[in-house]
This record gives sequence, structure tokens and C-alpha cells, in this order.
Amino acid sequence: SFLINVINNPTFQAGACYTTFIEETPELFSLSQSPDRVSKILDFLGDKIVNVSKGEKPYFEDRVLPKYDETALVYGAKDEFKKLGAKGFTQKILGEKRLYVTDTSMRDAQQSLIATRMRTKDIVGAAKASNVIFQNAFSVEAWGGATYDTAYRFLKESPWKRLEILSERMPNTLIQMLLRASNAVGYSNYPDNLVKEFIRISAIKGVDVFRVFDSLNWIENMKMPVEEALKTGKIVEGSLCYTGDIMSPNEVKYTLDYYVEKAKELEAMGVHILAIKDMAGLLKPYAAQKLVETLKSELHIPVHLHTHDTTGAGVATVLKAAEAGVDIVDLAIESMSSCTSQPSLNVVVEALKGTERDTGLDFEGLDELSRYYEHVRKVYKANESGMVSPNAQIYKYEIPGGQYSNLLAQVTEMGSKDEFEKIKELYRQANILLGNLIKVTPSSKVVGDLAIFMLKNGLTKDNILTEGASLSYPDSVIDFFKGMMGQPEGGFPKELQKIVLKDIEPITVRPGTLLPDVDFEDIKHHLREKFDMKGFSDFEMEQKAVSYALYPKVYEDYCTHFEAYNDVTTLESHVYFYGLRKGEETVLKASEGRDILIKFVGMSDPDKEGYRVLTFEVNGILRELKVLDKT
Ligand code: 3PY
Ligand code: ZN
Repeated sequence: SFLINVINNPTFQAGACYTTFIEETPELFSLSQSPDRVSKILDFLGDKIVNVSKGEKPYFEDRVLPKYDETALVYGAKDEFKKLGAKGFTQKILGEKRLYVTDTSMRDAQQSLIATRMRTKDIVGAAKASNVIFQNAFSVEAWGGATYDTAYRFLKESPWKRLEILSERMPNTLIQMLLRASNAVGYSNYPDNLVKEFIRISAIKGVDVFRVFDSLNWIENMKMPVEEALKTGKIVEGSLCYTGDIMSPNEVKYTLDYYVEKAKELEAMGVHILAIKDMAGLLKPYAAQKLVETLKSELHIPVHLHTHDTTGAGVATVLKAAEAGVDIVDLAIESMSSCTSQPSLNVVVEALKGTERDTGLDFEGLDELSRYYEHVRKVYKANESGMVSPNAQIYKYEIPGGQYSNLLAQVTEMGSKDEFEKIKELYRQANILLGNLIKVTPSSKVVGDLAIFMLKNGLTKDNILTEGASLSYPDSVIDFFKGMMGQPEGGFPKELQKIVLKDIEPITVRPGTLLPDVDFEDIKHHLREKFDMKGFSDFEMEQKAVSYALYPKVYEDYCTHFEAYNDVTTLESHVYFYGLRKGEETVLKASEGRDILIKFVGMSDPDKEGYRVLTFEVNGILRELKVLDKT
């Protein structure tokens, strides 16, 4: 009957099985790979070989999974949470001297360093070791933010599946996600019933800690998602985004009082933890000390600090916050840390050894994880931002970690890389024009889009109200001024609002109250009509409907890709991105201990129509494939 279960499993039927999963549980498998699956994978490889990266394919060594003590009896934060509940566990943290740590390597670090391109295979490769190594930590941030969208869009894999595997492999670890309040894991406000459904399913699939933030710190927008997350029984962090400089005598908007007042509102809402989300790395060490000291004296819940190391002051900020009594800090494994990412976990752990804020984490284990990620990161070289040293200019420009590299890429794509200095200055000006905003996804996109628009149209903050009066503005800027992201602190700048909106009337209520509910039954029907969705459970269809509702086109493209090429997640990452080099082999794991060995033998020149003939060996038997050269 066990066998029947496996055979009837829709994921299995679709051929979607992780190599690593199979490697470790060979007893589950007793079916041969279908010939259809092999052909589809050959099509996929053929296209990559011919149409990606002309010339020599880069060479990458195979990964070696991080070692850990497989016999260790693990008792982690998740066990404590299960015993004490969300409130009990978080209140217990308040009484402890130990500095708790969240490892962000699987989410924000890779989002900020390599454009969120890390594939599930590489992420879950670190999971079992992380579960042991982080048993004295608070959590591992592994989901949400940009990971949801990029999984489907660029990696052609399901973010739900990633979450499922992570929770299987990290049973003692709290898995944390970043939720953009009513924007969920997207870039604009979604209908309430969609946000609720997303939260409900995320909790079931394995999210243990929800960090909720709003891109304008508009508490009104955070209420519904916070309440929904609280209903799941999981841990809920209310997060305030940090901008400006509380130590500056010129700071009149984002002052210490501003943060304290908002923090109290979140505490009153019932969140278990208050998070300070310093997404651009603007929180200077002495500001951190002051902010944390003050929040600690005003609140009765733990304070969790999130910062980025863009300026290079990240470790100092974390240590000052630790001195001031912060309860939990976000850090990234060394080889995934610094610059636009989080400060280094390894160095903070060492720095606090023997002090009363000792994290209780073991350096050797962290070092092992660092070597693993260092190796894996090489495959994603093409997505590195190119930022190699810290940048204190960020204090002036206030560009979030994840956006910095994105903006650079956008400007490079426009063929004006030399204008990056100009763009940064225009970003600063756009922020002033928009009324000095909190800048974080998606409000940061509004500022970035306006800056690029200004560059393209020769506008500055001094001439936009005249020269820019008759232009049509980017959608994100229009949406913002319409009030579709919420209400910014201090209101909208009226003159620019009029120019951007022309005759459109802005709203002043929470956008979610105006958006019509999503019809999930209708979506499921649509998906069943369009794609082969036989054999999925009701719950699986609910996940798919949510994915479609959040990202209709991206999700459909993913389904189309799946039908054309089948499951590509089992391929090694360098093979997924670049195909095979001449003579290179890859193994498709199959049942009965029978692996399928695919070797790329060579290819012909293109014929008159542009087709090349590729020769493969599949388990030693020659197979030819015609592939259109689109380059
Ligand atoms: C996200 O929303 O993805 C972020 O990381 C914001 O800082
Ligand atoms: Zn961040």
C-alpha cells in the first residue's frame, strides 16, 4: 500500500521528484522514468545548450552537502514553541541573556546578493545541517519576500514545494517568512480574501514565523494580515521599516518618537515580537543603541533587529543593539553576508563568545555551512551585483539592499551604466518629490521607477512640475498617488499628485476595502481547463489557485514550462542555467537504483532554417535532437 501511495501521488506522477530526496529515500521509488520525461528534459537541455551562453559553457564543480552530526539529538526553537506556544515562547525569550539569531541565508541574503536566484535544490541542500547547527537559534528565514515570485518566474519551480521540503528537513527549526502585509509576496495590494488564503496555506505548509511589514509603515494596512497570521497560532512579528536617521538634528519625520508610537500600536494589536526592519542599512550603531534601549523600555515583547551591511557598519550596529538589550538579530552565514546582505553571522557569534550575550552557536558548524554556500554561490555569478566593497553613500541615497543591485542592472540594460551616479542622485530627488517615503518593496519601486523616468525625460526635482506636467507617469507612480499602496506618513505632495493623476481621484481608505474578492472556484476551473491538473488534492488545487491569483501570467508561464519540459528542479543548478558542456554528463535519478545518464556528445552547425542537430547519449544509447538556434 505504501507503494500505491507513491504511485498515486500526483507530484510523483508528474515526475516531480527531487534528486536529493530520492538519494536519501531510495526505498520510496519503484517506477521507471517515463520515456516522455526523458524526452522533455532533453528538449530543455537542448534549448539551454544552443540558446544560453554562446561559446564555452562555464565549468562548475559538483556540490558537496554540508556535514553535520547525524546522530545529534536535536531540540530546537520549534520544539520550545510547540511546548510553550507563540506567546509563551516569545515571552520566555524576554527573560534570557542569550542573543537569539535568525539566519537569513536562504531568503534575504540570497535576495540581496544574487537577485533571489538560488534554486530549491541548493537551498534545501543546507537544510538538514542547518536544523542541527541552528538548534540554539531563533529561526531560519527561508521564505517570502521575493522568493515566491522568482521561484516560478526564473527557476520554474514551486515555492510551495520548497517550503514543504524545508519543513520536512528542518523539523526542529522555526521557519520564518517575510510578508508584505496586504501586498503579500507581490508588489501591489491584493484583495483581502486572497491575503487571508495565502496566510492560511503558508501556515499549514510550514511557515512558523510571519514577519509582517507595510511599505509605508501604515499600520491600518497591517491589521488584517496581522490578525490573520495570529489566527494560525504561529509567531507573528509586527515590523517597522527604518529610514532616515534618529540621531540627526534635521530629522523631523522619522524620529525616535515616530518609531515608539508605531511600535506601541503594533504591540497593542497583539504581535508577539516587534521587528525593526532596516532594509537599506541606514541604522547607524549609536542610533541602534538608542532605538533599542528606548523600545526595550517601552514595550513588553521581544525586539528583533533586521539590518543590511551595505555601509559596512552592520556588525557594529548589531553589537551596539546587543549591548542595548535587543533580543533577536538577523544575520547571514559568512559567505552569504555583507555588502547588500546581512552582517556576518559567523563573526557576530565569535565576537560574543564568552560574553553574557553569547549566542550558544557553534562556530565549526557555521563554518561548514559557509563553505557550502560559498561553493553554491559560484553558480549564480551572473546575478551578482558587482558591489565588492561597502558603500557609505547609502546614508545619502537610502536605497534598500535588494534594490541597489536591481537599479544597477536596470541602468545597465538601458545602456547607460555610466549614469548610475546620476540615477542614485535622481533616486534621492524622487524620494523628496514623493514626500520622503519609507522605501521598501513596493514603495521603493515607486521611487526607483520615478528616478528612471526622470532620467529618460531629462527631469529634475526643480523642473518636474513644469516640464513634467503633460507626461504620463509609470504605473507604480500612478498607483502610489492614487492611494493604492496606502497612505504615506504626512500625506501626498499635492502638486505632483495632481500632475501624475490628472483627472483620477485618489482614495483615502485602505485599498483592500475596495478590491473585489478573488473567485477561487473560477480560477480552479480555469486552471483545469487550460492545464493537465488531474490527480491533485483539493488542498493542492487551493495552493495553485492562490499562486495564480497572485501572479496570473507568471504562474501560467510556469505551468506551460512544466508541460513542455516536465520537472527541471532535479537538475544540478549549473545544468539548469547553462545546459551541458560537450562531453559532460548529468544523472537523472530513477527508480530500481537505475539512474539515467545523459551525456551531451556534440552538435552540428545550424542548417538553412537555423536548426542544429544535437547528439546525446542516454544510458549509452545515441539520441539526436533538432534545436532551433535563436541567437
Ligand atoms: C522584500 O519585501 O522582499 C524585502 O526584502 C524588503 O526589504
Ligand atoms: Zn532585508
